[in-house]
Amino acid sequence: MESWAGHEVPRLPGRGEPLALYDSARQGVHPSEPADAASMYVCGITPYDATHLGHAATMITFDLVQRMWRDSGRPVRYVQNVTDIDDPLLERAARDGEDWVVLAMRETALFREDMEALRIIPPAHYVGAVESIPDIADKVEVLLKDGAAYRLDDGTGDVYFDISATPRFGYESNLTREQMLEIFPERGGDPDRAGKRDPLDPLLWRGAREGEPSWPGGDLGPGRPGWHIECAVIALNLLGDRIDVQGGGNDLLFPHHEASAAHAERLTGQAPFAEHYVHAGMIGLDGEKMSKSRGNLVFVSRLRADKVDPMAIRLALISGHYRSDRTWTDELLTAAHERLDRWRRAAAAPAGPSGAELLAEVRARLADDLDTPGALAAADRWAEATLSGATDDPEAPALFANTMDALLGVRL
Ligand code: 5CA
Ligand code: ZN
Repeated sequence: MESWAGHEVPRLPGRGEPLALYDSARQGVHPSEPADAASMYVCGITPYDATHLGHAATMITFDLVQRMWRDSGRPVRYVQNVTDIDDPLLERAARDGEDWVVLAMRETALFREDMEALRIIPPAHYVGAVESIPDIADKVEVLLKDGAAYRLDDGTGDVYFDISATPRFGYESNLTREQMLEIFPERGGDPDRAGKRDPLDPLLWRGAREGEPSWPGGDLGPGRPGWHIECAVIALNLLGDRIDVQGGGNDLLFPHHEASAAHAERLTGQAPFAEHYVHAGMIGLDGEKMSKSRGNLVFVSRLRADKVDPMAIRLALISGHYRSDRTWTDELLTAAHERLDRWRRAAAAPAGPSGAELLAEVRARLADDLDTPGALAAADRWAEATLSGATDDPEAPALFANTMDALLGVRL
């Protein structure tokens, strides 16, 4: 599937510090120091509605990871998926009397436009579930032959993963079984399905149903893939057996990333699948998580149509720490516009306080688990001193602008 267009990222003097990130599995901040190229897989959209600010915040978070790795001299291999076949997509298309393929194509195209406007560096591979179906079916067959999966004997052709096939199930989310059982049905799981060995076993392959799209699955029979195996297979195929970062919003902590890791680890015999499982907080509106099912959405495309500067959207979203669940407000956007205006005036000044010190401070803040509030505070202090007439360094305004562009993705 086509990705979106990238842009020039300015090169900064010297080298950035190694990045440390919070890993949900180890429940702590640990250095991410890939030996060679860094690899990252981020869970992308299910394209049944337009990109909202929650999606944008998550994509910006992983864009910052990529920027920090690049700044510390590491090439980055970045893959993102599009869940372009799944129940929510089919349900929305049916509700609106629309062809599900047309719906998915339209919303994916809009997402690409939004990503470009927000200056998100594109993934090298932007991959749909549909185009990956032959690979996914192959891997489900491997799991079946290996005894890690089983077919229900109710004639549906549905295949499930046996979570007892991986001794580590639960290590990624650190949830108790009771917690898992509570969350599982809220996030697409079917604990009460008759014939499953364990209520938490996730679906790998859904046999063809009347009125639903299906694809040939070889020995599996016609059907379509489950959700978690989609991400496991796309990541394994394009990034190898072990990746540096598995990313997404914290709504994917369980079961999605737990199950994806379990599938990948059983397929490769290697654990952990990801060095870091990184989860961005949920963006909410009026005290509730922004989600398609709740309908409390602010769309990036709506703001763009209202001529809101995408750089202000970016600044508003990173004014809070990526891991905290936070609320979107109009005041947040107003403050971001004011900050952008101050920074732009400061970047146009003839001189300012030391640019090298500013760069070092921003690098240090971001290297510490993407402390964007700290980085923004450092930039604010520099801009304020500049606007108050500091004249130490004539190179500083240009370096300030390049720093904000390269590390925060905010073009002044
Ligand atoms: N296609 C799957 C992932 S494989 C999916 O979760 N799609 S999604 O459209 O629901 O979300 C796309 C990405 O945005 C995921 O990483 C998800 O965790 C994240 N996300 C969804 N809602 C929010 C929100 N309110 N705030 C922050 N991130 C969110
Ligand atoms: Zn995913």
